[in-house]
Amino acid sequence: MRALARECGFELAGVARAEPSEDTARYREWVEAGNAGEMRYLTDRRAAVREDPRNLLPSARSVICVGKLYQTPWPHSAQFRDEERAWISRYAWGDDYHDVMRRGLEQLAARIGLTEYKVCVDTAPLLERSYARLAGLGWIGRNTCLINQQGGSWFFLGELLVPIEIAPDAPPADRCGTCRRCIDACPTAAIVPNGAGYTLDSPLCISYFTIEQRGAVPEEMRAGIGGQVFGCDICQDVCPWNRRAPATEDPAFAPRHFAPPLAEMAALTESEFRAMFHRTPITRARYSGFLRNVAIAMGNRGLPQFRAPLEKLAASDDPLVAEHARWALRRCQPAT
Ligand code: B12
Ligand code: SF4
Ligand code: SF4
Repeated sequence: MRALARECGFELAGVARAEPSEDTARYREWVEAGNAGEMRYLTDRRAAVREDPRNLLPSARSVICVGKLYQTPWPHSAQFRDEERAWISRYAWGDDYHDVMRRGLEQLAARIGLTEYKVCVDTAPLLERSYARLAGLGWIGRNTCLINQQGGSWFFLGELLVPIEIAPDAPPADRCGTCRRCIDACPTAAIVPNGAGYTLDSPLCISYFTIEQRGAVPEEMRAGIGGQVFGCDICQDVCPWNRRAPATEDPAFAPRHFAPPLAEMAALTESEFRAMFHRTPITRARYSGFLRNVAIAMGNRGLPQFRAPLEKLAASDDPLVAEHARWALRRCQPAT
């Protein structure tokens, strides 16, 4: 099965039992503590569906978990210094991973000869990292990402729920040790203590602000966002397990627009935005949210050449964009 998964483009594969994960209680506590913020898909009736994979496929006996590497040999945000350019999180540089993963999983199902199965990639109410850990793909790091000892954490996860019994794999040991680099590097202190371990307080995470949050970004959080306009890679960039992470050979994840200039992003019309980021994860932020993020990044850079594009955004009909642009203008040096 692992060999077949590799032929279908997945570097990691393993099996967990299709039964409730012991992490369900952890999930409930996380939601009750308000860590899901406004992500209603985590707190509504789908929260209970997450408790058992058989809620998604009643006949499921096993969860085949796969991981696909998206690391590319391009700079990391921690090394990137061009103040005029926007940082887009590396997971969003190429084709939308939902499509790529789904295609590979459908292919895997066909190769195994399955007629009854369910494909899950990100959007299904399933605790993907929990099952990936149980299937031996890696441990859950303090940054809350699934980390593989040889491959690091630049992996997308996906699952095939199947009605056949397959001997499950065993979860690997936690190898974070005494390290706390991700906790110290997070600009918004979003990795917070949780009992003896750590968890993510989403309403403090840059990835949440720039992708999931629909309205205004709280003013006190804007400075920490730096030049990031979609997602955040910092807690993975600093992780020692990613130092020797291999790069994918799949051209799907090569950057379409590596670190595009902020001023050009601020000038995009809605149709240009759609065309530029068609079938990439970036469309999730929507045009309005993306311009809001670009305005925050320009304000954080404070360069005088951003005044003119920000003045245009400040005159936008969209009150969200206009307010963030006015905030950014107050932080920009005067034009010379
Ligand atoms: C909501 C969500 C977010 C939210 C909240 C993130 C979070 N940490 O919960 C936001 C928008 C912030 C986000 C950001 C990102 N996300 Co996201 N996200 C999801 C989503 C849809 C649900 C996650 C969830 O249920 N969160 C609730 C918490 C409680 O669950 P959890 O963190 O997974 O923790 C569970 C287990 O890991 C376990 N657990 C946690 N800690 C520990 C510790 C120990 C010791 C043990 C035993 C177990 C354990 O128990 C928890 C409860 O079951 C998943 C897809 C999915 N369906 O699972 C993708 C997913 C987690 N995201 C992913 C990615 C790539 C990202 C980003 C890297 C994107 C980016 N560059 O901006 C960042 C990473 C930020 C971070 N440090 O987590 C990948 C992660 C791949 C990986 N290698 O881990 C996933 C799996 C999508 C996918 N299919 O590939 N994401
Ligand atoms: S993704 Fe960025 S903001 Fe979120 S926890 Fe990691 S370093 Fe902090
Ligand atoms: S940076 Fe250190 S503590 Fe954080 S996930 Fe990586 S190994 Fe674990």
